Amino acid sequence: MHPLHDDKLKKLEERAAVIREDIIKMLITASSGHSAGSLGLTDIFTAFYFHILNHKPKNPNWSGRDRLILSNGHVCPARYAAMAEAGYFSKTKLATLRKLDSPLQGHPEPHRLAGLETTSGPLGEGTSQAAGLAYAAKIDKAPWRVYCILSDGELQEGQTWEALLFAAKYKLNNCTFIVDRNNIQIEGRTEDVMPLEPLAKKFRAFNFHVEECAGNDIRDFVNAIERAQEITEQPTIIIAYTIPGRGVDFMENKFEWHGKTPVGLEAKLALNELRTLKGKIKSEHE
Ligand SMILES: Cc1ncc(C[n+]2csc(CCOP(=O)(O)OP(=O)(O)O)c2C)c(N)n1
Ligand SMILES: [Mg+2]
Repeated sequence: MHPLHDDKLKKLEERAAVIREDIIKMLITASSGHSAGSLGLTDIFTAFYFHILNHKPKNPNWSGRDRLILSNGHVCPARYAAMAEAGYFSKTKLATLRKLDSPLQGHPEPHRLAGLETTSGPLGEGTSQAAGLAYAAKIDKAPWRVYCILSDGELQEGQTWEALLFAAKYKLNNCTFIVDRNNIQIEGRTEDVMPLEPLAKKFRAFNFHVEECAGNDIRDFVNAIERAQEITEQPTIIIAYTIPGRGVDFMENKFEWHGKTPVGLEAKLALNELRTLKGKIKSEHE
């Protein structure tokens, strides 16, 4: 990975603002989907598609690509919007989100869209898939890396912890796990539904190297990824503290926005706010 210079960082922040607007436009058009998690993960997807991943958008099945596994598949609008911005497919397709026969299903389906690695939606499976892939890559001495985004809600699935045991046993240093620590899930705050803290200690007890970062700060996230790549004796898990609904004031930190989209006045307000944010970021950079 190249160093992240200030000029590049500014470009990434501008892209993230464009992607946020695209996400909300898609969700409004589809009139269903997951707003909070998608907006919360926008900066991380931007960092992946425009700085971290070794990939070829015009040749999505290139065998040397890094594999980005998205376990919490319901936030795929953020991934789709970032992929379109990166040139995987035309932006006009974004308007087909969740439509019958669209490549952009409500949960990712790789046989419909090249560039996705796995089908996801049933929570808890992606961590196992990523660990298996990384184990196979190690046996093959493959040069590419595996990255796995999972959610804090998925830490209530036993399967996630089984996969972490496996990853630690085989010292999968070619795999970096990223937890979207946004403190919300479908029906409330994680700490009310099923407390997860002290999370870093739990991961350390599972023989993981743990990094923590602000998941809506691209520089902080990229730095955490860089540190993770220097760890050779253990797999790394990054706890990325994100703000669900980031960018739309009335959505931020509200679990009620887990799985709904804005309609009517709310839709107008959300779009206005994201457009203003986009303009502000651009003018600050000039
Ligand atoms: C195995 C499984 N159980 C339940 C669901 C329904 N479900 C979808 S998202 C979700 C909440 C998960 O929490 P999190 O991913 O942290 O949500 P977010 O932060 O995006 O609001 C639930 C229970 C599912 N998709 N899969
Ligand atoms: Mg969550």
